[in-house]
Amino acid sequence: CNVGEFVRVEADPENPGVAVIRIDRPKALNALNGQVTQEIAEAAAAVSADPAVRAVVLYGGERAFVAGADIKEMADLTHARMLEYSRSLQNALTAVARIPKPVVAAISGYALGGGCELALCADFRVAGTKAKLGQPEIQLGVIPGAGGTQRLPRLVGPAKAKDLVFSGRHVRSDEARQIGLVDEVVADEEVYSAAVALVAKYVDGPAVALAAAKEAIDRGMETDLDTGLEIERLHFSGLFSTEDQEAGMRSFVEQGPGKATFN
Ligand code: CO8
Repeated sequence: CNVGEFVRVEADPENPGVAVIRIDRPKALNALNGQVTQEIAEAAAAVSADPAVRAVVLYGGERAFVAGADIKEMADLTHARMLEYSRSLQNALTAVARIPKPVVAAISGYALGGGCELALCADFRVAGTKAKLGQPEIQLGVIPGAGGTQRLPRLVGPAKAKDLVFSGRHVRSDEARQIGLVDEVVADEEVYSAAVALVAKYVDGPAVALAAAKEAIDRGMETDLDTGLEIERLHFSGLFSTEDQEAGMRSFVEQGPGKATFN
């Protein structure tokens, strides 16, 4: 499935079930203009809806993951126009965060501003040794506007998020690993393959349970414990109407642990 000029959904040839959302606007280091944003939303909808896709990699190529929202496009927007513009970027990134399957960001090169915010919408982040992450918006006289003030502190805590957002500094991948902003650091040329390997292990898992686990964790992080436990209980009970639950528990009873296979 080919989404548009700057964003494609590709199958990974060696890993059936893994789809790649490939952002490809190299002349602007993959900066998110209106069209790229729209195409990311379409790509997120496509991989979400396709049952053959069991896990997703976000990848921008070797030089840059995404260098941010398109500053040249934004520079002259009015307040009224920005209200709409920022809504469409937030909506596109939320569509990525809600993909009901394991998603990893493969970060080679720059993941700045809206690029870092896009990476925050994945479940996991793998970065190359030379990758640079950060929220440099303060240096443009603004603040992160695509989730950075919300998703970043949820991941790394408020003090580290303020350090990054107040300073706008670029963070190297080893520091990003230390603060929990990335999960794995590998040689730059191995970023893509390491990211694929990280999610490929889930493609044979029970898809409905994986989606339920993701939603319960993500929604639960946004609410109080009681509500979160209720979200968990409803998802848990709901899984008792799935073939995977039946197959998983029958397999345990008949053959012991770890032998179940899922559709
Ligand atoms: N927007 C537009 N164009 C960009 C961007 C960007 N964010 N980043 C790079 N480019 C362009 C450059 O202008 C240049 O174009 P040209 O060749 O036509 O001059 C081309 O990409 C290559 O970039 P450089 O020559 O600058 O490459 P360097 O290797 O010298 O530097 C950097 C790479 C360090 C990444 C540098 O390009 C840079 O600092 N880029 C901007 C990073 C940044 O500030 N990002 C944050 C943007 S603001 C943001 O993301 C807000 C998000 C929330 C918005 C919510 C409402 C929409």
